[in-house]
Amino acid sequence: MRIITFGTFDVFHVGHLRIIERAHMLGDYLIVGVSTDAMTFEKKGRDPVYNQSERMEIISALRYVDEVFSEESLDLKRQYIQTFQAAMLVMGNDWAGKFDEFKDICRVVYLPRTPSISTTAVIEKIRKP
Ligand code: C2G
Repeated sequence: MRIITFGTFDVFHVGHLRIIERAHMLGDYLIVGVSTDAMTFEKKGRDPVYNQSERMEIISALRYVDEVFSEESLDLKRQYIQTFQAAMLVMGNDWAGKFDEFKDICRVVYLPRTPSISTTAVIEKIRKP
């Protein structure tokens, strides 16, 4: 089964790794949409630490990932699911309910987030002496 997931994956950490690993285990071909820098700025109100080509390079190197593309806009999700012929959309449960509208074209699964880690927490930890 073809699985699709999306994310910014900035300052790559174990929470990112675990959702990608769990998404991979649910099927046999994993496609990952990585947010563009412009989309990230729109979504988070700040530029990512790692630019989009660096973030895509990191995701592409993971053994769980079969294909990577750049996600240009939140509004194109239906189109991406169809273009990549994904049978399941996997997202962390911080997005719970947000993508239920796509249940007409694929299965939509929200997995629990890894507790106590986020890009923001990593940045804060490095900042603090
Ligand atoms: N994640 C997780 N555990 C964490 C942190 C993140 O499981 N501790 C998951 C998120 O739930 C998401 C994925 O990792 O499914 C990527 O997270 P982000 O890089 O924060 O991406 P986000 O801004 O949620 O982008 O189209 C949807 C967006 O592009 C998703």
